[in-house]
Amino acid sequence: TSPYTPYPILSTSIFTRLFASGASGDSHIGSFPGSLKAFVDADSGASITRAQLAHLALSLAYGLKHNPHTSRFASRGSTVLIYSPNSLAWPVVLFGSVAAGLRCTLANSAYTSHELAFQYTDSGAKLVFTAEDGLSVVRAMLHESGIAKEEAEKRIIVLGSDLRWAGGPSAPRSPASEYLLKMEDLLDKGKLAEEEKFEGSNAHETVYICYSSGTTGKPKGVETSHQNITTLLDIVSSAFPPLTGGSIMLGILPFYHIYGIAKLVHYPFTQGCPVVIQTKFEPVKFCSVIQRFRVTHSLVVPPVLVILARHEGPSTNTIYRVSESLFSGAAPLGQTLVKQVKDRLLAKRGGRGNLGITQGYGLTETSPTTHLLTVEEADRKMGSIGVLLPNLEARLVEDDEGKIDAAEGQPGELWIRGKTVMKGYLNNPTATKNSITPDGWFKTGDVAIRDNEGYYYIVDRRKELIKYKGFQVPPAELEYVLLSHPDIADAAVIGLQSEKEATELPRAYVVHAHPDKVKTAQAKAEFARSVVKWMESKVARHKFLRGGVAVIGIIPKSAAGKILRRDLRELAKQEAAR
Ligand code: 4UU
Repeated sequence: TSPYTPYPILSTSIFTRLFASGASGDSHIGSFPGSLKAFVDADSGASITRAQLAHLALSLAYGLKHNPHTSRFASRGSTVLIYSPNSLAWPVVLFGSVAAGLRCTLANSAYTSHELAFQYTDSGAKLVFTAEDGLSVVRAMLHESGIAKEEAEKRIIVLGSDLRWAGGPSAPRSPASEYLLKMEDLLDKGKLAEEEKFEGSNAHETVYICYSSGTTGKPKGVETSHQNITTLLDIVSSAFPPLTGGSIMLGILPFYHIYGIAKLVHYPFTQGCPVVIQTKFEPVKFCSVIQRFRVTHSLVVPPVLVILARHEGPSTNTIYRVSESLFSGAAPLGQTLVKQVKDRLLAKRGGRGNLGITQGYGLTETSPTTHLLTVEEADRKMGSIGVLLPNLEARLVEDDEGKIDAAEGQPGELWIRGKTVMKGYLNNPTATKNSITPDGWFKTGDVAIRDNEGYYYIVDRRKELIKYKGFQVPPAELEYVLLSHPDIADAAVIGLQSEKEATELPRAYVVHAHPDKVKTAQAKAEFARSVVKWMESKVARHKFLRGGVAVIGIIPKSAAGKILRRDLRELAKQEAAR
């Protein structure tokens, strides 16, 4: 059990939890003044306050429910898809949909039309919110999903670059279409009637559907409930520094990933902390945004820390003055890297002050954070993910069935139980049954140890999942794509660890359909290169085969036909040693 005092579990909706005016009066949204900034766009400087966000969300909810094109798909429990990089419109769209009682499925903004089509169909989404830049992909996706052109246009709502609705700069209208709606077209049309308001009388309703492959197979929809999130917001505050009194958070991690949704779109809002939105990571810009907006807390992934440790950009020393703490997550964080970043950043500050570099651990399926290392303990427990957050239980299990607990200090698979564990995988009772035991334990697929003070360390990953810079790369998905290549008879994908980039790189082993065509080393290398290139036309950037492709005679498999990934990892080691 967790050493922290548990919180009472709420039965309110996310909308009520975030936007209900607090005891302090009508001018408050939650416990903070409505005039306080909620989100700021780093590029344009445009911003929205807490009160504006509340108003915009309710206004959008009304628009969704009353516009003749959208109202068909805006009854309670319908699903909308959001396909956009971080932007000021993003939280408006999310909370507007939530206020309307809709479920939101959140897609990676780098997805190809094919990847998007899978999520659209699988989640049962009908309406699509897309950034202007994603419009052609969305149109292609709806076409691939078998939706006629005229109907498709009625399902798209564009988040334009015109930010006048947020007091920002105007921009020319996107490519005209007879039917195409913009988000602004749905705003300021009226007020929701009492019976249309979604108060979340059932906190167990699904609200977000992110995709995760879990321990095995292709991506699956993770059903996250209102209560999963409201619980998370409380328990995280036990180990996160208070964000009051002028704290500013940098919103660089993608909002569509559970890490971003929880820790950037929801959590800072509950603390009255503005989030500065930056869409794309560029080292110099990252530092200058931190400087310009006086950012105090930044959430990152390990590869960002690598850049901070090594990048020689002209303004890199600006960060050292203002960011008090850096929080890493979504992938293993090495102690050496933490030391390098600290030494460098503190040296630039002339050794003054302190810089906390710490990390959290979690999964899409646990909404997400289960462990968080406090800034106070960051140095003493470097490398640890911290202690278990309140209201949660954890086990370290030795066998697959969970009959044997690992001995004190010994590694075991981490199992988690508590109110932040997802409802299950959408329309997939088998996968749900395989990942959550009848008594509620969720199997993470990660191997951890726990020291005698209750601090956990992730030491291995037992599941097949690969992570590229914090993004999930499910091997099964890439294998499926590879098998559609006319010259590939069989394929398997594993992750190679790159210390230099602090990430894994997906590497494929393929069997040529006509082995006589790849007899020489040169022919093999040429074919391998062509496969790397071919994949780049098929999948989003984070799934590119950056670890390369090797042509082999046969994919090692168990008697049951399961790919023996351990053998391939061994093979990769031998290749590297050669
Ligand atoms: C070693 O990546 C996430 C969630 C990340 C997150 C959430 C809350 C980080 C900090 C935080 O406070 O979710 P998924 O579903 O994309 O990937 C989950 C997997 C885990 O099973 C584990 O293998 O990502 C890996 N992982 C980590 N591994 C996540 N965090 C860590 C970590 N160390 N700190």
